Amino acid sequence: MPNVIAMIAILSRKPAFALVFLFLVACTGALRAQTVSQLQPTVQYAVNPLGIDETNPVFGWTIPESQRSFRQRSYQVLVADDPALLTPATANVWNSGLVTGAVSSGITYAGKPLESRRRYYWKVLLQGVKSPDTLSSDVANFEMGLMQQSDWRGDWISYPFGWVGRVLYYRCVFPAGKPLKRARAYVSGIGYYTLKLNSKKVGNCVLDPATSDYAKSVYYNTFDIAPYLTANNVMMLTVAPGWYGQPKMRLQVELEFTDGSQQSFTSSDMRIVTLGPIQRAGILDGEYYDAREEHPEWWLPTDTIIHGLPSKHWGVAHSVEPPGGRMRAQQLEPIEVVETIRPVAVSQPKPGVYVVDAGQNLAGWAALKLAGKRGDKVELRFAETLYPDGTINQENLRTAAATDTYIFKGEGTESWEPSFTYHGFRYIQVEGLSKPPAGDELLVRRVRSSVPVSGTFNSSNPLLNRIYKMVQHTEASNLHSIPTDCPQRDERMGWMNDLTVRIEQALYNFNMARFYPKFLQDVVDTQHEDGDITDTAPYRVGGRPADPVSASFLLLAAESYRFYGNGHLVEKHYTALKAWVDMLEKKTVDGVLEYSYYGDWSPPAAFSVNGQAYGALSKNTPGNLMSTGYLYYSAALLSKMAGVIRNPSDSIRYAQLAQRTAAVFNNKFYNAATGGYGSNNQSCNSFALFLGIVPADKLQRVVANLKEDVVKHDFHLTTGNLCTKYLLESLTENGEVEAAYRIATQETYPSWGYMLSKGATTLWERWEYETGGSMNSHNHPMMGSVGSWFYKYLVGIVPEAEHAGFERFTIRPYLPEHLQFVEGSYHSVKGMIRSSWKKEKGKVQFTVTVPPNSVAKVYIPAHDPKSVRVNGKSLKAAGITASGTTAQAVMADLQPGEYHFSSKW
Ligand code: RAM
Repeated sequence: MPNVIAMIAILSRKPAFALVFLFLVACTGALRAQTVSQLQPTVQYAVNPLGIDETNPVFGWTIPESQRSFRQRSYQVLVADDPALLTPATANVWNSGLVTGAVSSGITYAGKPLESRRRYYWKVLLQGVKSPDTLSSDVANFEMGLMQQSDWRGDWISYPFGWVGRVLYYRCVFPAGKPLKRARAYVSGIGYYTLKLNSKKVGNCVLDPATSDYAKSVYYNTFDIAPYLTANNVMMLTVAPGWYGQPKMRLQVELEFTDGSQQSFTSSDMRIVTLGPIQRAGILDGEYYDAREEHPEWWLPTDTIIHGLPSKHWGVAHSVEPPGGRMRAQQLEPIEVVETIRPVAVSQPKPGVYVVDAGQNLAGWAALKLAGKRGDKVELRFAETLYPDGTINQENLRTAAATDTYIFKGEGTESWEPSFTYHGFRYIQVEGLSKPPAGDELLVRRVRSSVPVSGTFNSSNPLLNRIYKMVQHTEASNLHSIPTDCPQRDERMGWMNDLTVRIEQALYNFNMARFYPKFLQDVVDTQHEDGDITDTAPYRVGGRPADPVSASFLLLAAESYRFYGNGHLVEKHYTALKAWVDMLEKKTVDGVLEYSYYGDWSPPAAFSVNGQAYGALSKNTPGNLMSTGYLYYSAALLSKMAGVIRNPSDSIRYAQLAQRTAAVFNNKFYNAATGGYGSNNQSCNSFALFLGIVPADKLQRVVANLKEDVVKHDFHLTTGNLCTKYLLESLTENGEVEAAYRIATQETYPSWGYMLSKGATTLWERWEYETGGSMNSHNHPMMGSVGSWFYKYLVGIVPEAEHAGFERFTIRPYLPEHLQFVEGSYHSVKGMIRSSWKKEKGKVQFTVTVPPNSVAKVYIPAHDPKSVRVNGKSLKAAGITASGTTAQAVMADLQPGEYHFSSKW
C-alpha cells in the first residue's frame, strides 16, 4: 500500500468516483441506441433481483467483449414502474440524467422513494466516446421486498408447550382458484427453515435464512410462489434450531389475482403445527431422520387429516417474543448444493463398518438412495482424518457429533439427505448397511453460499496449481452466509482476524459483491456505542473489543469499493467504521496500541509461545507491534474511504492519525542496532514493509534483514496467519520475488507443499499436522493468502482503489526464474481480464485481455525494452506509447482488447 505521504497526495486529487458527479447534466433528450442484450444490467450486483430492501440500491452493467470498441462517455439510467415508460422523457421513478464518465458499477439510486412490493423496470443508455455511438440495455427489473417493519403483519410464532428445541412442521391449506397476477411468500424461520408447497420444495436454497445476530438483524427470503400453486394448496414450513435455541418463524403470503382481488395470510394464521421425520437437527451435531414419521397424507389439500386440536399429533403454536432484530431482505446468494460428487473409494476397516472417501475435504453432506427394512438404521459419521486402522477420527471436531442418522420406512428405494445441518469432512463412516454403498447409493453434496467463481490460475509448476486448488477449496468450504473459520468442529465462526488476510484471496477467487455487504452488516451489528466491535461476527465467541488486527472491518468496505466500485457501501457504514478507528485511537498510550489477543496468530510451533493450553501466540512478534501497525493501516484505509465519500476534513484527519502512528511505530519498534523492527523476525519486518512506513534510508537494510532471515530458515516461513501474507508480498515488491517463490513452493515443513505432502486437500489451521482434540482444523482459510499472491504477482492483475470498479487497473506479472508459464483470469465488473506469460527460447510471450470500457496499466515483461513486439509489430507501429520502463518491463496504458506481446527474456 502507498505510504501516508503518497496517500495524502492521492487524496488531494479528486477521486474518479466523485468526478462523474461533477459532470452530472440533466438530460431528457432521447439517445438513439443500439440495444445490446448482453449488456448484463445488475441491481445490488444481481440480475433482476426479487425482494430487495435497500433504499438506495446500486446499479451496474458490463459491456460485452463483442462491443470492445465502445468506450463509454456517459450513461443515463432510467427507472419506471411500467416498462413502457422507459424513455428519458417519461421515466417516472428515476432519470439519472446524462452522467459523464466510464463508471459502470456502484451507481447509487437517487430517484423517488422505492415502495414495498413494487416491481420497477429499468434500463441504461450509454453514449460512446466516438459520437454517435450509443448502446442500450434490455429492460431489466427489480422488485422490492417488505421495506418497512410495519409491512410485517404476522407475529413470530413458535412451539406449543413441551416441544422445546424440536423441529417443527407448520401446515396450512389455502385455495388460489383464480388466475394469478402475483404470488409472494416472505419467509423467515430461525435457525433454519424449508418451505414446501404441494410437496415441492420452494427454491434451490438450503440453510436459509442467512445467519446473523437475530437480536439485531433477521433475514427473510422472498419467493415467487406462483409456479407452485394450484386451486387448492398445502404449505408446509419446517423450522429447526440451527444456530438458535428455540425455532421461531414469521411468514407472510400475498396473492394478487388478475381480477384485482387479493388474498393473504401470515404466520399468525398458520398455527397448526406438528412433529415429523426430522426428529433432531443441530448444525454441529447432525440430523436424525425417521422416515417412518413421514405422512404423505399431509399433502392432501384438506384439514380433515387433523383430528382435533391440540391432539397427540397436532398442536397450536403460540405467538412468542420476537428475536428482536430488524427484518432485513436477504440479498446475498443463498446457500445451495453447488456440486454433487461420487466418492473415490469405500473401505471396510471393520466388519459392518464402511468408510467412504470423498477424495477431497469439503463442506456439505451425503445423499442416500438405498433400500432397507422398516426400522433399519443407517448412521453416517463425518470426519477429516482417519485413525491408522482406517476408521474415522473425529477428535478434532471437539464437541460436534457430526452424525446423521436415517431410519428406513421400508418402502423400496428411499432417497434422503439432511435439511438442517452441514459437515466439514473428507471421510464418512457408514454403519448399518450389509454391503458397501455403491453407484448412486451414497453421493456427496458440496454445499456453500452460491457465490460465482471469479478467478482461474494455472502454471508450469504443478505444486503451485495444487496449492491454488487447495486454497480455493478451503475458501469454498467456508462460505455459509458468513465467512467461517472452519466448517467442521464446534466453532464455524466469522473470525475477524483471519478475514483480514483472507479477504483479498476470496475476492479474486469468488464474486463477493453481495456476500461481503451482508457480512459487513453482521460486523456493524456487533458494534457497541463506544465504537468497539467483536472478534467474531455475528457475535458468538471471542473478545470485545476485537483484536486491533481486525482491519477486516474496514477492508470489507474498502475492498468492495476497490473491486466492485461499491461506494454506497462505504457511505452507508462510514460512521461505524470511523467509530471503530476512533475507539482504537482512544486506547493508545503515547500512540502505541497496547492491547492484543492474537497478533500474528498460529505461527510454526517453534515460534509460538510454549505451554499455552489453547492457542498459538507468536513468541517473537510483539502484540503491540501488530496492534499499532494495524492502527496505522486502519486509519490509512479510513482516510481513503473518507475521500471516496467526499469528506476531505476526515480524509486529512485520518491521514494525519496514520502519519502520527507511523512515526510512533518507527520510533518504538525500529531497532537501529539490528536494522529491523521488533525482534527483527520475518513477521515484524515484513509487516512494516507491507504497511509502507519504513523510512527510505532504512528500507534496504530492513529488506536485507528479511531476506537474511528467510535464508537462515532455508527459505521457510516463520510467520503466523497474518504476516504470511505480508512476507510474500513485501519480498516480491522489494526485489526478492525469487525468495518469495521459494517459500511458496517449499515442500518441507512448514509450508503449503508440506501440507499437500501429508495428504491435505484443504489448508490446515496450523503449520503442523495434528489430529487430536485441540486447535487443528484441516479446512481453515486463514493460512491461504498465498492464493492472492498468485493473482497479484504471478498473474499480476491488480485493481486500483483510486480507479475503483476496474475503471483502470494494473497488470504486472513477476516472472520467477523457475517458473516457465502462468495463465490466469479474473472476471471483473468490467468483464473478463486475462493475463498469461510463457518463457521460450530467450523470449517471453505475454498475452493480456483488457475488458471493455476499462484501461489497463500493463507492465510488459522485457529484459530489453527495444525488443518488445505486439502482434508482430513494434509498439510504435501498433500505436502503443510506452509510459516508462523498469529493469524488467516496459509500461504502457492499454485500451480494451487482446494483445500478444513478445520480448527478449
Ligand atoms: C481459533 C481459530 C480462528 C482464530 C482464532 C483466534 O479459534 O483458529 O480461526 O483466528 O482462534
